[in-house]
Amino acid sequence: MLPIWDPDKEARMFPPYLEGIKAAGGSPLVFPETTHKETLKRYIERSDGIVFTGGYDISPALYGMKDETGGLVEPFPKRDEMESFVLEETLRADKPILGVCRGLQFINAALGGTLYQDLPIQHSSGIKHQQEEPFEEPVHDIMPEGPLKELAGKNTLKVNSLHHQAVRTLSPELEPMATSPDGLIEAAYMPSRTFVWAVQWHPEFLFRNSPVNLAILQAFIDASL
Ligand SMILES: [Mn+2]
Repeated sequence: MLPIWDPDKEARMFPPYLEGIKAAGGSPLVFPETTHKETLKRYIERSDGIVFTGGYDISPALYGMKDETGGLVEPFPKRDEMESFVLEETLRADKPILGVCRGLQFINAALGGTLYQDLPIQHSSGIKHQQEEPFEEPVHDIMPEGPLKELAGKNTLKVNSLHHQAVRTLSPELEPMATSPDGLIEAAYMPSRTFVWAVQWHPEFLFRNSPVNLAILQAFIDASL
């Protein structure tokens, strides 16, 4: 698992990620915060699959844009650099990937997509994408499609939502796997790889009460075994 790494803070991991991976049958290994390629390669080799966690904003430079929000974007290019290397190596090895929140945004931006930099400014709607606690409480619907719909066996799911950025244009290497009623892509996958799934919500807060969210974590672990 890639650590949650923000400027001026030690890298850390929120316990729900660890609990979710364990509940799905996995053994979490948290990477150190580093851009040192040999270190990252050793951790990738020892991991059966990689979780790209939530956290800080993606630098608009990663997808060839500037801040369009007058300073509401708070990037941390060092984390983008670390994750770019890990993504490239993991895709090369075709190891499974699960992206969560920032993880979806990052994978999309790194593979040629673009982002809404701040939803309230650039895509305002009546839907609450930045909820307050408790994060175990779903706040909006999504409509699953493709492999997520197969897994869920339902036309709508309720999810939590803790993001002010989102996919604007989807990478040509990804396919949408869920949309929200206001038209945002809330999940995507990479058809050319064994298992690359990314979701905009947080299954790690939902898996205890939501069989579908536990099944998403289990699908990632099963693909990693
Ligand atoms: Mn949302």
